[in-house]
This record gives sequence, C-alpha cells and structure tokens, in this order.
Amino acid sequence: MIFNMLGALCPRVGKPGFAAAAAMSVWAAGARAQSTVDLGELEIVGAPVPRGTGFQPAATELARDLQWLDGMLFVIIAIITLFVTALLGWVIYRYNETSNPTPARFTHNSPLEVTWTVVPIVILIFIGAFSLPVLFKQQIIPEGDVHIKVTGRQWFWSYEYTDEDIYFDSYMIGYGMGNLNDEIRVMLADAGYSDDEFLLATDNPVVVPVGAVVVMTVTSSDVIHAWTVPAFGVKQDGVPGRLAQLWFEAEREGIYFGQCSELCGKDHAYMPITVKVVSPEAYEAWLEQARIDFPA
Ligand SMILES: [Cu+2]
Repeated sequence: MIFNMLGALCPRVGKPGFAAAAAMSVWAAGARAQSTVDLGELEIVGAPVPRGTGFQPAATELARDLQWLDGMLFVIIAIITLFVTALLGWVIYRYNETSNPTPARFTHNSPLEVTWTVVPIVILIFIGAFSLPVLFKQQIIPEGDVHIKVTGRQWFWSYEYTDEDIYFDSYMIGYGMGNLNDEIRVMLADAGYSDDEFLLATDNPVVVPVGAVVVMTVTSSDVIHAWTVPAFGVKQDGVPGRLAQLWFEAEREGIYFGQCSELCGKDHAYMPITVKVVSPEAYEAWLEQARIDFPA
C-alpha cells in the first residue's frame, strides 16, 4: 500500500522504479559475476559471536582508539552513577520525614551551585580532550593506497576500485532464497564459509591488502544505507546524491564482516558486508583476475 501511495505521489519515478526493481530481481536471481580467485585460508576475525556483548577484535588503529575511549567513558559513567546513587540514598535516609521532621527553608547555596555547574563542565572538557582527537582521526581522510567507491542499493552493495577499473556487486550468499537450507549450505561451503556465516557472507567480498590505507567513498543509489565494519571501527552513511568518505588501515589478515547499519527497507537485514584482508601478493593476484572477472 505504501508503494502504491508512493507511486501515486511520484508517478514519474514510480513506474520506471518498479520496472527497474523487477528487472533487478530477475537479474539477481540469474547468473552473477563472481570472482574466480582463491584467496586461500583466511581466519574469520571480525564476526559476531554467540552471546557476545563486547567489541569485535580491533583490527585498525581507529577501532582500538574507539574501544579505548569506550572503556574510559565507562569508568566515568560508573563513577557518576555510583555518586548520584549514593547521594540519593543519603537524602532518602537522612532527610526523610521521620529523621528530619522540620525541613530547612533556604533555597540557594552559591558554592554548591557553582560546584555542580563547574564540575560537569570540567568532566565534559576532559572527555572532549580524548574524544575529539579520535573523531578527527576518523574524519580527516589521509592519502589512500587503495580507493574504493561503495554504493548502497536496495539490497546489496556495489564496489568500484576506482584506480583499477574494477566493478562488482556484492550480494549476501543465499539472498532471496529463504531461511538457511541445503542449497544455501552448499553455496556457503563452496565459498569457504560455514553455516554460522549465513547472513554475513557475501558472494563477492571486498578485498584489500593488509597494512594499506584504504579510502572508501560511500554513496547510495536509492535510500540511505550505512557501510559498517565493526572490527575496523568505521561506519558511514551512504546518502543518495552525496559522497562521503571513510578510511581504514587493516593491521591483520583475515575475514571481517559488517552489515548495513541504516534502516533502508524490507531487506535491510540481508545486505551484509564481507571484507577480506590479504597479503599484498595475494591482493595483486586478486586484482589481476578481478580486472578480467569484473571489468568496470
Ligand atoms: Cu541498507
């Protein structure tokens, strides 16, 4: 019904949009270009774990900084919470009607008011002194070794290696095939994944060399998506008609997963991100084959 309303509201874009969507899904179900390069055994490093509540292992300086900042903030929050709880407890115990039948009638206490204004300001400045440098480190994009343009689409990602004339789409393995079934299990196994990686593994992973500065330009072709890899400490909205950037330098070879992190429509949960961080030699070999498999 919403779709019908949208169609009625924007008749010019409505029909071609549906036609394109229909063509897209037919095409998606058919043969998709897939890389033929074997990147060898790679350890799965950046993935959620059952019952996990902490962070994924930090694989970049940015992620390490973020996790350290989170730990420091937790200490500050814990101290403030304990202090306020203790104050409350003391007030309830000491100044209830029985213990304190005649309440004081004063309304101001200048030293106290100055204190409860200045102390929070000092705390905020202290936090800012640590959080702003982390923020600037993320947002000031360094000179990149590898440049990738990523476009969010309903519901997959497209990657363009802009220095290399390489372009490919990246779909979740088993996209549009229902819950985990034998057919999907075979596809996952063929791609070197176990059943646990269902909903995270993609047919065409992003491949980057270890120790290289990767600059990603993030955009979208339809609605707002967000490209996120927790272990890299990066998250950037892809907004239609705009270009945003993020960067990371992965320090450890392995497989890293992420997911679209902006509610983007009915298949928002089914457009995961897979990044394989490989040795420079393996990356060169992949590039060579990718130029053939995925011509821009
Ligand atoms: Cu999305």
